Amino acid sequence: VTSPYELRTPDPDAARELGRACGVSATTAQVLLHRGVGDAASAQAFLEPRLSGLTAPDGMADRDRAAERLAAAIRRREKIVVFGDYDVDGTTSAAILADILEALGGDVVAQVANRFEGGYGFSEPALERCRQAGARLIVTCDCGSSDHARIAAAARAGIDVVVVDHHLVPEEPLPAEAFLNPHRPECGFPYKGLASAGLALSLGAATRAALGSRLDVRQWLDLVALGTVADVAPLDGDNRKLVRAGLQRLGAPEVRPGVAALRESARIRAGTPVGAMDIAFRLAPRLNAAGRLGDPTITLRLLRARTLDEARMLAARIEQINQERKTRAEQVTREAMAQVEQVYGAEPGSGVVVAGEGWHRGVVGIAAARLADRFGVPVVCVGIEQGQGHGSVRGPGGVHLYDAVSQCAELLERFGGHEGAAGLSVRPERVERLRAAFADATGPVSAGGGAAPPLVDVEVDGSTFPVPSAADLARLEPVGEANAEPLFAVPSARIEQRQRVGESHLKLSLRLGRLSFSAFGRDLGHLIDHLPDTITALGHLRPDTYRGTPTPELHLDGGRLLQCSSSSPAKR
Ligand SMILES: [Mn+2]
Repeated sequence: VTSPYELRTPDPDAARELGRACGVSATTAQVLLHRGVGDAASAQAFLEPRLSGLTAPDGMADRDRAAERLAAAIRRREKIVVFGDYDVDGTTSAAILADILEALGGDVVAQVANRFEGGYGFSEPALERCRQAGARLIVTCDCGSSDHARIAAAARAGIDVVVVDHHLVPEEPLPAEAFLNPHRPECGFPYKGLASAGLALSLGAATRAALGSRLDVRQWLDLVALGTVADVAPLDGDNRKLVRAGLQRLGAPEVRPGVAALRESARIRAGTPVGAMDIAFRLAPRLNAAGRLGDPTITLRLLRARTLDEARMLAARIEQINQERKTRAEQVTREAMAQVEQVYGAEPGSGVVVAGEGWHRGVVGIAAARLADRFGVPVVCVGIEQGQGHGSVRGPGGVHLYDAVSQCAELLERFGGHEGAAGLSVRPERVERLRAAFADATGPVSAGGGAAPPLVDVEVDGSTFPVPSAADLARLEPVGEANAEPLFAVPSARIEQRQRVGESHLKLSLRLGRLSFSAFGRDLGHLIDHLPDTITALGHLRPDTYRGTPTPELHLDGGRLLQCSSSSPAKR
């Protein structure tokens, strides 16, 4: 019998010793060893990241210049418009700077980009809105790095622009008053992973210092965590320190009204731990929903709400929009899947392009990601509205999507993106030619079946490698980009109880020796009667806070993470 997974070579003696030195289980220590964190001192530093260890900001190009300009605007009572992009990093960075500048006495208006009026970034309509708000100074958050024309136009109109962004920098110099971006070649700040939310906090702190204020800017770390995790920024270095501190604030009993209302919507109890995966799967999709379907101003207002009543009202609106987002995403996904099978068959051999009239452009990215998951090939999903196609490109990994799309450039009106995701505009009559070009650019890829077996960090056996405690799991946080959530295998776990939960989910009570713990399978409810009594379960351990005290629960992420043990026949 071939193993359904590959196991990284364990070192039980070293794991036990490191675990004892750091006060964590051998299982957690084994995960650290796999990450190359081998000695007790570096393990402690990893497990307990501290804000005091943040990189000194001195080398950051234009940070002082930007802070001086903001401080001057506050002293002179100039109208400041803080303008953010419409995604979570954009709205949180705008909320952070708007809040801080206001707390420092500034005359501030906060605005965000709109997908349907000007699109992402600092567009022409966006500049016009800032002018109408009476801006003397504009601070662009999470956008601006490539908006030379609008920034020059603002300057001609006597409006200074400070840019706070982390997107790649074109070579042409930006006509901004100050330009904060760690990717500027002349930026001497050594850590390059900050998202705009982290940059916004840093600029807020510099402005506070320039004004000699004692304002404690740590109170905005919760928003830094939301923006950084939602933006899939690397969770290493300074981001690890910022996000860990931010997660603690997101989970605290006392939080800002917007976070309290958002937690209620996501059914996260006050005072229970919040992890990076909670942001990625429960909080960020809600914060993104309004921007996807309509007006992200609702999200900005939620983040800045002053009272719980106001925040709950906004969160309820977001909940409605999020439901609609789900419904539309499901509909587009269903139609797109049928189209793949019709055009390419059940196992496409290279990248696929699907397009549909009326597919909402706010959800084509979600559908593309699901299709890439399902078929194991890169996917372009195009929504056609008013004779124009807007598409999102997602893949299973292994194909550089921006490069692939670049090879189709002559068929496209616009495109952009990076290795892991891209977007494009295409005329509907060119979709057929795009199919051929995208297949050439991506293929052949072995669909689905070619995927490598999952690489398991630790086989949990209940003795040498016990189930790590919820406290251990919290010390690995934040997990995600650049700090992968460890994958565990539990061989020969006995199913003691099985039940469906919600519409389609599966909940198992598993026993391993004397230990019992629960497992949760999203959308795996259909397996309930098809599992033998003893299974090998694969998944990620996350704290389950349903009963108050957090206990580790195994999350069976998708079908391949739950394997029936073929050597253990079903017996009842
Ligand atoms: Mn960003």
